[in-house]
Amino acid sequence: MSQNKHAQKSIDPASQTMLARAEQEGVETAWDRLHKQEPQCGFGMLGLCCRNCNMGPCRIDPFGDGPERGVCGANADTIVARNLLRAIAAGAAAHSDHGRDIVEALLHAAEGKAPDYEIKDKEKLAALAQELKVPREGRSEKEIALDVARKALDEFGTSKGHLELLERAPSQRKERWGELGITPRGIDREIVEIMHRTHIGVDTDYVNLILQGLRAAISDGWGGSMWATELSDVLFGTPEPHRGESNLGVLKEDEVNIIVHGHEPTLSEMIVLAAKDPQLIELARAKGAQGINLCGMCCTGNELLMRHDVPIAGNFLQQELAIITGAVEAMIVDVQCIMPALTDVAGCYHTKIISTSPKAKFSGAQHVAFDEEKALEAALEIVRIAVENFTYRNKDKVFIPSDKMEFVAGFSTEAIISALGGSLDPLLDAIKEGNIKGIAAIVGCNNPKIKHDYGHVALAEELIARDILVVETGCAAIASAKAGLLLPEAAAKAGPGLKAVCEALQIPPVLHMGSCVDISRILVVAAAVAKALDVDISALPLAGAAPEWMSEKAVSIGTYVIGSGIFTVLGTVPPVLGSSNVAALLTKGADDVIGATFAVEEDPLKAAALMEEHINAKRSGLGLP
Ligand code: BF8
Repeated sequence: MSQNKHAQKSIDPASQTMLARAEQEGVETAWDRLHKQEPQCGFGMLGLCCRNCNMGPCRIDPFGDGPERGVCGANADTIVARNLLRAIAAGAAAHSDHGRDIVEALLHAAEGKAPDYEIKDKEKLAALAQELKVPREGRSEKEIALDVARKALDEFGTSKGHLELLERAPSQRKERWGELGITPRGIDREIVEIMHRTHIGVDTDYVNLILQGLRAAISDGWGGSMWATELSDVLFGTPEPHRGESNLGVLKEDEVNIIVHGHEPTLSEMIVLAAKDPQLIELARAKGAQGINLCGMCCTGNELLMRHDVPIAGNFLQQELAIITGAVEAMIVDVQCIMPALTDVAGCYHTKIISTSPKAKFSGAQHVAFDEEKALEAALEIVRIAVENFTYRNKDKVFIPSDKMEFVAGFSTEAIISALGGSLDPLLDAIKEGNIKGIAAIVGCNNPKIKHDYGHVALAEELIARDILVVETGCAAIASAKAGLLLPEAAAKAGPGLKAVCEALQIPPVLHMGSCVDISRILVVAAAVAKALDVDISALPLAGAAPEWMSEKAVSIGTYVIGSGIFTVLGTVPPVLGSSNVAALLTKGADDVIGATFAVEEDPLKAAALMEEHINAKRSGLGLP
């Protein structure tokens, strides 16, 4: 089977194999649909199309030959800024609504309404209680958990005027937010205010608009996402390093294959329990399978591999390819990053797509409501549906690529500190001495506009070769897992300084820190390092990158990362080039305002050079060699 032309689409051998298989089977994938969309709309790409009222849709001519204003009079600056803000609002809403669901799971567990959930990390609950000033003396764990959950829930619509976890940021950063008037007041409030301010006839000043975008995004990073991470750790355990396997080769020809795909560990944790149910394993055997093989995909996969021995089948662009193996009995989905095309692809095979969230139904999918009150019961029913579907697998259609790769994941902030011997000092010393020049975070999605996984893997390899420690989350981390960069042995690819540090600590040069909401873990580490040095985060030798980003969540992430003072390189161009003022503010002017900027660089090798240049400049600023 010729894979050469598919090597243009992905660097991942399993994906190349499955793309060839898709072609042979006549199954359409995201790459085919992108091709059919080309050339994509120029107004849309530049951010110059406004559909915010029904006098429109309006578009601004980027060449100055046509209209310079919409019907209401909005110009390119206003339209581009408003569109950007609405993307931030959607992204912050997605992360934060996920966060709210985790908070409610803890609340209901503490109230006794969600009996299948328990508090796994009691130490983390105690630490959070102390941070939130929840009394602990003489109180039961459930009483403490109830207060912690109520305080967390209050953050979404708090009237106290600022978010609680912002206290984790260094004082210099908090002061800057205060001076700019962008300290988030409540998670939901900032998102609502974006929707208000981008309505016809409200805010037109692009600078004022972008400041609100920063405020909403900060409420995601230091609010909704951070709560999702903290309370997922409380409920399901704080991750610790362990080995696992990645890529489509984790699917098994002789077992019932179930893939959990989406984002919320409240569902996937119950599926983990259900897949171990002896009666269901017995049923699988009765159907002719050797057992039940549970695998993850995208961020739910990341949540699982951080805490369990559950392999990950792939990242965003592999969701269709997994079904094309013909070996997946069920793909169980909840919310976010689930392609509507899945039901079409599944229609070519025996695979059942099982939706579970009232927020996300898919035409053609089977819906099994996942109810916290009867979580395990629902999970057992879902796994049963998958097991029974094994009967309908067509063995002639099964085609599983052999590619799989081991990884070490589970680097929560706590695990990193533990790997360093109990404090961040060894990391600080390595940075001060120059063995590690700095830290780079690579995060975000896949996007068929970029060769699948190339943006992530080439950037990570280039950075570690330059003695820059890489931390990752999301689909970026899955790309590195598949490429073998999450193994301690990958230190051989690092520069001499980083290699020595990795070998001494027995850690990989690329650390998997979790799902996309777990970028909050990176903020916590950055804040702790800044506090230890008594500087703002913007003074640290840190850089961020989203080489293959596509989602609105990624827009919110990028915005809160620069809002936290960390320079960020994007690998795909955001739709802002229709306004030279907005583009200049984000890539230049923001440095004076917030202490960090965006850059756009599609070539990962050039992106690495930009990031190293930035890190070296920050080292000089701190007086480091
Ligand atoms: O939330 S990295 S494609 S799975 S948006 Fe989605 Fe992007 Fe993957 Fe995770 Ni994050």
